Amino acid sequence: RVDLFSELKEIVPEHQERVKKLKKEYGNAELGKITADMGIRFRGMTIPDCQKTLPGAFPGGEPLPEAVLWLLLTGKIPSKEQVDSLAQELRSRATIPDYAYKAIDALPVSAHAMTQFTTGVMALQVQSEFQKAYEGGIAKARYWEPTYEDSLNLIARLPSIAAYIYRRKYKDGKIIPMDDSLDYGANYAHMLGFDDPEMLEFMRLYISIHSDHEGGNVSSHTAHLVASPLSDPYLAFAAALNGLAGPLHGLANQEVLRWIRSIVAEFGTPDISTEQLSDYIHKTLNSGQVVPGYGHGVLRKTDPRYTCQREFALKHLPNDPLFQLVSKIKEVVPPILTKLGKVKNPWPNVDAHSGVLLNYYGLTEESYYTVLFGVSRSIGVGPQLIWDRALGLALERPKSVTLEKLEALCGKS
Ligand code: NMX
Ligand code: MLT
Repeated sequence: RVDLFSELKEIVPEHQERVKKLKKEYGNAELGKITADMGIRFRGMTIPDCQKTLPGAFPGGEPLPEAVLWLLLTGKIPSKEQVDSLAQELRSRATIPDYAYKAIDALPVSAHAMTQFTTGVMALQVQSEFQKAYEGGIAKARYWEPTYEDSLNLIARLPSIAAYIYRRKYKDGKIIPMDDSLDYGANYAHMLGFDDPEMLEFMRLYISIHSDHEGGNVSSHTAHLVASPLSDPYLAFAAALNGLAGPLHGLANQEVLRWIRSIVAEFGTPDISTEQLSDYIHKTLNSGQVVPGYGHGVLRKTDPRYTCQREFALKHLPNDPLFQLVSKIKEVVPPILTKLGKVKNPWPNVDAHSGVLLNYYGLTEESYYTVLFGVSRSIGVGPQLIWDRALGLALERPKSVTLEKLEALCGKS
């Protein structure tokens, strides 16, 4: 089957039955403690598995974001034909209403790129199919269908909105139209103004690997939470972006490049000794700041997304001075963080590497980096929301207790 919607329509009922059975038979079961230091899996596949198995733009190329979308939504590895058809479908859904550009234009150019991005997403919400269908009385069993429409439309439209913000904030403001011969990642790079084939390939990798990291990270979980009272995918995704814009989450990629540049500024060169670097890291920590790009909420080893970006850099830009500095940082930071005695994971995360690659290919404006992360995250969030509605997941409402109650529950008298 070449068409994503038909593929999904066939597998949704089977999963609905499984969840119903699970609830009925094990509704009261306690699941115990979940630990999650196993790394990153996309539907059971590691990043190297995805690189080996998912179709690329050419044989042996990086996985296409469309292939990741297909995998996350269906759990199946798509053929090249299916991926090409999805790329075409996304291009056909990518028309931007003029008022979305105008909503962004209402903000000063100096507004942070993430503020402009969330504003653009909120303007796109005007076209929500879910909202229309709900107002029209759609039955619960069919909620996932307009959620699918909204999610695919949102994913399709984000690169144009995001590229518009880049051109407006940092360049001449002129829109570069989509190229109908290009895939999703490459087209986004093209609309930003980059056409070097290596940059297009890096963007395919970048968009693929930032798409998700379980459902528990701040942005994906925010989308799930906000969509749980049936807020549509645009509302949920705009909220997710606001979480992504925090410096301990997606904004860390901006912070990393700033920090690396501050090291270069301090010593006047990226070619510094281990002692100089060690001193600088201590200076950062002693001023009460975190070392950006290091540590993680659940990972307890080097982020595999760091590793695959490093491999990309080793292949394409081994002599870049900033890449070499990033490599040196990876040697010097972990023992220092470990010595602090409180950091659960001293290893680099995804954000420790992306900036130097983007910078190398000419995308030097680090305050834009989180927008790239956001475009990618829609590919994880969209499928999550579609399945939330297909499985009829409940409104999320964690218990809230006072400190006194918590102490009592913990047995403190
Ligand atoms: N530099 C300095 N201190 C750190 C770091 C770091 N990179 N990572 C953790 N710590 C500190 C943390 O601030 C906390 O200190 P305190 O008890 O004084 O408040 C202590 O170590 C324990 O924190 P953890 O339990 O190891 O980490 P937690 O789960 O709370 O936070 C992060 C995870 C990712 C927020 C944290 O490691 C961090 O702030 N890293 C730097 C920012 C960053 O790179 N974020 C990007 C994450 C990936 N992403 O894209 O979302
Ligand atoms: C992410 O991709 O969202 C980051 O790894 C952060 C997380 O998983 O908490």
